[in-house]
Amino acid sequence: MSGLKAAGSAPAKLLDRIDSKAKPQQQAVMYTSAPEPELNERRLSATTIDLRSDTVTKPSAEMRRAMFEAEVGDDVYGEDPTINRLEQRAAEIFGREAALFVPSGTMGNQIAIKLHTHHGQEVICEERGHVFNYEMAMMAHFSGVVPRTVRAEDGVVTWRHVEPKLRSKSYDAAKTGLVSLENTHNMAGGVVTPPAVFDEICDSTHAAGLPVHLDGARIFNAAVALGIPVARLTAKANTVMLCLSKGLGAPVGSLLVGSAEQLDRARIYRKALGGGMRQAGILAAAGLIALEQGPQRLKHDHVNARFLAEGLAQIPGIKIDPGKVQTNIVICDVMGTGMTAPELSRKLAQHNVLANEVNAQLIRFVTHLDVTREQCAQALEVVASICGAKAHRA
Ligand code: TLP
Repeated sequence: MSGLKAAGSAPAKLLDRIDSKAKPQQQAVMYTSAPEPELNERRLSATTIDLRSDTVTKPSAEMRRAMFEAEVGDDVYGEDPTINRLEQRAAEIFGREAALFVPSGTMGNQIAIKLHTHHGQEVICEERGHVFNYEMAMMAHFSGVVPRTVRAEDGVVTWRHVEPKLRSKSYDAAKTGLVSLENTHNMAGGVVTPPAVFDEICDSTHAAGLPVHLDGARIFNAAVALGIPVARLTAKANTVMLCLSKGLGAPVGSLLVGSAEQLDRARIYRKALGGGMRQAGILAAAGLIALEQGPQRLKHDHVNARFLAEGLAQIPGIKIDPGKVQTNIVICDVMGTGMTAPELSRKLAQHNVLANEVNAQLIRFVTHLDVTREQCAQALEVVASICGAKAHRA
């Protein structure tokens, strides 16, 4: 067992593309955060190559030292000097008035949705977006809103996708409250939205009297790929959520940035969600290092992801266009191997290579600071040998 569990249905169009042989396996699958014991043991092995996510990165020795020495106070009173410094630096880097440290990207996104919407409204987002698919239906639960999805095949949402979905006041349809975008787009394969496309959506959405929230869990990956500062890339969004705990390497934490008024209200919602973490300066200390130093090394993850994609493209039965891999996420179609993605994922785990399926057809590999080029090469050998053995038997 690989610790994988069924998690509801996959987006309809994704399922449509799965061939009929795979139909009995069609349930969308997503990993649990608590792998089963066998996998836990495997994870302890020094030889495991963990490509499940950049969330698995471990804090560096420098981060651990900073955590040990961090000056702390009660953050619910606003008295944790390390958190205050982290929030101030994030606000500066993003060119905003204020920032708020939150335990997770999920909480940051959900606070933003709550800030911008009223119960009974719709949130426009991409069909595979994190806010819709992987945040436990919290937009409905906490904010009382429903998603109105658009499908951007290549993961780049444009104003052409958004405009027809906007709904203004009417007596039979819910009104749009927010446009929520994701850059990079995780489940589209770490795809970067070009700044001009993003700016146009923001300008046009604002002209329609609506706000834009950006799920920038991997916004530094996008900025590095484009070679422009995050402040420029995100300037037109009303709020931005960014994660410290993914490719930037912090053990825990995300930030929400925006105006002073928004972030003042956000503190209330963070507390309501149980995110008032008191002396969490020990986490912010690692977060500061992630924020200042993390972005510089993301380019290595991008080069490794392209290397992985090029290798995967050579393996019979695997479909991927390496030219489309722009950042640290590689999603490929494995149906041609004669295995479903969960089957391949399980076989890989038996050989100490961890990668999660997105659904029956697609598997995701994510590069990060704890995987080297050599490990990517080894992972490719394992994939090739499993697929080769399967092809040989067929
Ligand atoms: N993404 C995780 C899983 O939840 C899918 C991953 O392994 O990629 N926005 C985006 C775009 C994300 O990819 C994630 C995490 C989040 C938000 C949520 O961040 P956390 O895990 O800190 O709540």
